[in-house]
Amino acid sequence: MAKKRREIEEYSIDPAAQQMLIRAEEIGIGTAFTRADDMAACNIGSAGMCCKICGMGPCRLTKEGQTGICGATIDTIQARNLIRAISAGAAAHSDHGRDMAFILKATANGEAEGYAVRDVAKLRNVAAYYDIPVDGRSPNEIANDLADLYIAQFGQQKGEIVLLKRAPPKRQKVWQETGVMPRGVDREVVEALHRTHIGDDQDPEHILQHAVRTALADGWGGSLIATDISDILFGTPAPILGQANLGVLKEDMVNVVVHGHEPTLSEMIVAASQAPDIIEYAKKAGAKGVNLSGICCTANEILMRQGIPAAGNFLQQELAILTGAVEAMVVDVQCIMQALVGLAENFHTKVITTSPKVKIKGATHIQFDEHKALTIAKEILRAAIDNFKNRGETQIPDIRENLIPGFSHEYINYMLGGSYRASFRPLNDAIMSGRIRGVAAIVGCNNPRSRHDYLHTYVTRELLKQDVLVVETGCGAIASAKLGLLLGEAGLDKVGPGLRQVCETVGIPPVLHMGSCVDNTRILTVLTQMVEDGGLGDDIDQVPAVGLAPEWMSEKALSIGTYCVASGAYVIFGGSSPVSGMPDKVSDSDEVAHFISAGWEKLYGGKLEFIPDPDEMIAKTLAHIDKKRADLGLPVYDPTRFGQSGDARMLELEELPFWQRREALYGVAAD
Ligand code: NFS
Repeated sequence: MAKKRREIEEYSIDPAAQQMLIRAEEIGIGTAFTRADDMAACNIGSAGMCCKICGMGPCRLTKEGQTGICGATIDTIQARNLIRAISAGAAAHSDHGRDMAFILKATANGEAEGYAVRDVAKLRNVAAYYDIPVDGRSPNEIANDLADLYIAQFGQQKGEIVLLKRAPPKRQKVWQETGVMPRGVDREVVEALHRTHIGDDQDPEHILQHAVRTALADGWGGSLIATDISDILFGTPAPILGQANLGVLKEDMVNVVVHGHEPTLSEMIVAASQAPDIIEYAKKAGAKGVNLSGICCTANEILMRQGIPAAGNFLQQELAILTGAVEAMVVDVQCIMQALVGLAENFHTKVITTSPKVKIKGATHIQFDEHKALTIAKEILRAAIDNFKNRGETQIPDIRENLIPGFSHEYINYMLGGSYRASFRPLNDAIMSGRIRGVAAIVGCNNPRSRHDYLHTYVTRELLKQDVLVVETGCGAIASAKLGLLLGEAGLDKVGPGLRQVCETVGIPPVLHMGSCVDNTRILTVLTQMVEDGGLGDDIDQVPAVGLAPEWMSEKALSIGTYCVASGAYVIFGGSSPVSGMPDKVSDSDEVAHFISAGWEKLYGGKLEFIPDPDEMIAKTLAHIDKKRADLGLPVYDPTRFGQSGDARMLELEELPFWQRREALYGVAAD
């Protein structure tokens, strides 16, 4: 019997996505959306109740008190499944960081064609954290030392990962006392696999302690390395005008969509697409040039640094090919659906894999090599241009939205404090006065089991109305971009009055796009600086802030959620819980679900919860923010206190001498 299919509007709230889903239906092509309808999620596996780590099973534990053949309890099995997922996520992010470190090393030694240290200031700042001498040395000399230090963090066997010292001192103490300081990235991932082999670690809390250590090796290790080096090599992001959605594809140009995660190849493709010989080659093929766009986190990387448009987020990778206008989809690592190759056979699109780690059967493989990156990027573009003549009927949705991405930690610091006195003071002051109620980081994937982009944007909009400043990364940021929430003026009529005043004064959108998923580390370093700047406690767990991943699906998201919890944050995931029993509700007997919430809160001040209902997510976010405000002794949030019109208030403020404006605005005298 055919399974029930959802209506197109139930698949996605994005009109461009809807158009392509209608096209898919007309042509008779399946997508992740229809496949999700056709195959219900396994409710035993999705709740972590299936153990398949040895050949005696798989054991499915569905009855009270049941154990696996070896005697493993449901709690042990759920903890083992969770740590394995967290480790895979940590491995993916961190291996990305490792590749970046090797490229930095090759660049420093003049062995990486086309690469250079573009942000010397960031290189010097990062080097200074580790006492690498900077004075009187060339950028390449400093970069060489930093690359060696960072490469060593992966294979380090003892001691502590050096990047941990960038966390607040009190937080480092929490990690030392709870025994979760990661020693080396690879060691923690390998140990997670060892501990979960048949017959090893069988105490759920002990297993999950190591899950925390492994996730910390990602957030304050591999991912932070990836962000640091991407900035050093390609420039620290600053606001730039960009566009998002499938309407960025162009009828009269060769469309190349770069999809995946690492900026190394995509940055080179950006450079190659602007080379005169490539433009000439495209013109000879009858196109006006090469039009680049991105999907997933590769999109975020080149969007926030180069202003290259984003064609969409995770669930739009198939939809881009469905336009019939994509000559090549160039992929590297992570979040790439195998379905792309079969789908592309219905069109002329070439799917080109480039990573030595990722091949897809049926795709064209042109392997990336940092020693001749520009040459390879041009080879890829020529293959795409050669394919232009094979294009058939196209349908590009005429839907795109402007956005301003590029809010790196460094830029926010500069933006709030000015070039003479970079600081987070105004943000802290605005939170302390209650003009901004708190901060929410809304991050993570799309999931075809929930309505594409709906949860991200619903939660974002509702929190903005409540004067919560929102920062976003990953596919969540692209969802907000498509809806126009990442624009300064455009979004402000939809936000609370206090937040609006701050955004108008500083000149920022109410939702700050902070980058790709590895750049969630920017959120960690921002929180650390908010703590350092004073007034919001002395550790991250005291800041009125919450992290949310409403549409999560990847193991990387679980690693991110866990390192944020270990850093002191309350983290809420939407969708189904991988650790609670059936039906999808936490019951008293769900030991693991309780431990990662109440248990972790006791240990780290942060907690991880899975809450499918968006209104409950919002209510819990606000309750947490208000509780943290109360714990800090801050005034109770009062939405009526700051008037309704930011513009009128700004006019009043302009009447005041400038040294009185700050006190009038933030309720805190100038220091
Ligand atoms: Ni993040 Fe980026 Fe998107 Fe999810 Fe995948 S692209 S690393 S995992 S799906 S947000």
